[in-house]
Amino acid sequence: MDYQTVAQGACEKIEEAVSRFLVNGEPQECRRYGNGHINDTFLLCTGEAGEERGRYILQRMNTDVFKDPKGLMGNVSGVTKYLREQIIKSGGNPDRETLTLVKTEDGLDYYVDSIGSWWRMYLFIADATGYDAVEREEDFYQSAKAFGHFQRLLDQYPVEKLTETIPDFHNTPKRFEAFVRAVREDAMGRADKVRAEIAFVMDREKDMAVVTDKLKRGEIPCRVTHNDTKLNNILLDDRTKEALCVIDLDTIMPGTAVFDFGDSIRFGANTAAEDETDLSKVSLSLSLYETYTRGFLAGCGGSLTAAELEMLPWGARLMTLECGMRFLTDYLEGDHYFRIHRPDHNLDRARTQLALVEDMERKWEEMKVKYCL
Ligand code: ADP
Ligand code: GN1
Ligand code: MG
Repeated sequence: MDYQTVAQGACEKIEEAVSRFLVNGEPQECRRYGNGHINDTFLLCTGEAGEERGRYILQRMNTDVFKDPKGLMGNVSGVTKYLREQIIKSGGNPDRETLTLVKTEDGLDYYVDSIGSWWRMYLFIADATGYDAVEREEDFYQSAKAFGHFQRLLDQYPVEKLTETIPDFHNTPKRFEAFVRAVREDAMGRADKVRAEIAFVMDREKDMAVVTDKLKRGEIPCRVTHNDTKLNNILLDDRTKEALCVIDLDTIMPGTAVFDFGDSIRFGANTAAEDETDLSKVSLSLSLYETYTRGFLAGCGGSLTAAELEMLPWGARLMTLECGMRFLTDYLEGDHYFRIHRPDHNLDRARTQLALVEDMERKWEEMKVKYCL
């Protein structure tokens, strides 16, 4: 079998891992796949050429980020089973419309290899695409509808069954505290290079708790949310062009729909890529913002409260600020959290997010009044 491009140390036990999952046919080829920042993702193909080939997604889970991988897999298994039942009830195709875990020979949903790395496998969802940028406005609408619908589907899911896979994941004030600590410690001696970016974040301290305070006071409801709703975490059907499957379920936790909305805007309504180095290309597309809002509200089917609707623009602004702060924190701490592909990659990412916040502030009245209230 050809383990192309997987010789990197971190994945040295990939062959051992592959052999433990119950796949159809002989493994033939395994290569890196997708553009996620967290897990190591591979596409595994089985079966001889000419035979019906099997395709699977194999992931080495990032246990630096997810400290309780067993709890996490309990979430993924519980949520996918639940979604599967709902999809079957509504006459859909559960193998394409939600993730399907492949069992190991021990009947488990994960395999821990001989050096302690955690692996899992999903059926590969074929003839579908996860986009890294909006190519057609209609695609963005479809993704919005699906993310909205997703959280409605999970409306009745028993919250007590969920492990908090990353405590305080979208606790923006806590993210700010971590950022301030990283600046103070300046472990890599990089702070001097980014004084302007640091000042930009510090100047916005008063904004950090706008949404979390409402959540704490019960003014907006705590729901089962996805928490990582960027465009490449949803697959669109290549044939029908409709959103097919919400993926990357690692961060399903109690949270707020306001942030699920906001994180999609942060990524998809930016006119530039998340790691664009020419900041003049970064801006909020009000047209994409409006399109997403329409889709999300349609998908939520009237389930959002007036207080949540009112907070949607803040969701976009704070998810962008929080993400910028997280990239900058990681840059200051030596790039240990997000996977980088070049030096200063996290700094480039942080800069686009902060530039986007600035543009949102410029367009604030339009974001607030025109589309959401
Ligand atoms: P990360 O947490 O690192 O972002 P993801 O779970 O989002 O990892 O997976 C990375 C990429 O792999 C996705 O953006 C998507 O392109 C692809 N992918 C993941 N699961 C599947 C699947 N079951 N079928 C097809 N593609 C998938
Ligand atoms: C990470 O896993 P991925 O690439 O879909 C991160 C998100 C960030 C995003 C920025 C578990 O998402 O929180 O918003 O990068 N996921 C985790 O692109 O931290
Ligand atoms: Mg992802």
